Amino acid sequence: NTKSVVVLVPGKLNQHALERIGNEFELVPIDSVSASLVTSEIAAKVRGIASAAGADATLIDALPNLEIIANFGVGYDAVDSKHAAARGVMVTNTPDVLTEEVADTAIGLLLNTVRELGRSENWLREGKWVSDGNYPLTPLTLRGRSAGIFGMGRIGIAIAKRLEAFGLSIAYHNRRPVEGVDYTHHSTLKGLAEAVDTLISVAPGTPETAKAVNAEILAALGPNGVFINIGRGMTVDEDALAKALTDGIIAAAGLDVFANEPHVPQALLDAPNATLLPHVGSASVHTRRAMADLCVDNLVSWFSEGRPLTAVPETAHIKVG
Ligand code: 8YV
Repeated sequence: NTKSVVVLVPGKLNQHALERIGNEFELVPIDSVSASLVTSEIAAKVRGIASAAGADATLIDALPNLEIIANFGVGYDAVDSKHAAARGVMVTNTPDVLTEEVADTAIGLLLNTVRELGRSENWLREGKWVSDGNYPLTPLTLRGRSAGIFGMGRIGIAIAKRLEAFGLSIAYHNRRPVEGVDYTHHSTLKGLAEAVDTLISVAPGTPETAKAVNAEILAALGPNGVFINIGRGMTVDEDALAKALTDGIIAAAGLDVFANEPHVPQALLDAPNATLLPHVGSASVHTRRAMADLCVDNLVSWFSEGRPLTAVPETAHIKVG
């Protein structure tokens, strides 16, 4: 029986996840990821965290009996997993269940970026089809493009499969070639950017990937270049990207993620060749429900079976107790 286990939920969380946590455990919500919101009475009781907003070292240290942090999302950059590992705290994420949805969104974002679907719909809605005639032909197309994937993991592979069906050639950059992946591997991001005209970042947010897509990479992508980001905003130097869009260093960008969400730099909002989405990669009722279930199932499995379902690599070795 897990009913007496206290699970802390800092910040907003998917409704289905909240309902299930409320049914399976004792749910303690706090407004945000802030150790200052944790009273000493709560601090002593908490054994689990479920969070879509992360968990920093201060919060982890405020909870002496914490055993597990169940991250809502596959990307867990907002959880201090190194600190959790050092404290013997398990961290789980929600891989696989969102892979196809995020890949679908990436394709939609790419198509929208090159074929200006949102802008052409505005043209119709504003009555310009009647007053001005046909929407101008788009200077960009997907035809003849060669795609480069930065971060060939589960989602990268699902995007590559779709792009193959669209007739594009595929290459990728990871630190090391991925076993079982036959696409051309480039050992540097610059080498990949030089070889392709369409760069799609699916890279996780880590110290190694921080601002990896910088002025040099965008220059290598070139004037016909399209940059798509469905991974994490922190992997991009947003100032350099805005400049590259404005100066014609690259042709266009489609972004679902930003360095300081929900704030989007004015220079990107001002760039007419940027297609901007409010981090909706996995955001369907269907997929968010599956993520909620996996997030909560990790807690249930930990507290009833003594093992998680989807531990992150940094904490995969940690045992219960
Ligand atoms: C979520 C995501 O929006 O899974 C991820 O890594 O970026 C998204 O699916 C987010 O993590 C939930 O807050």
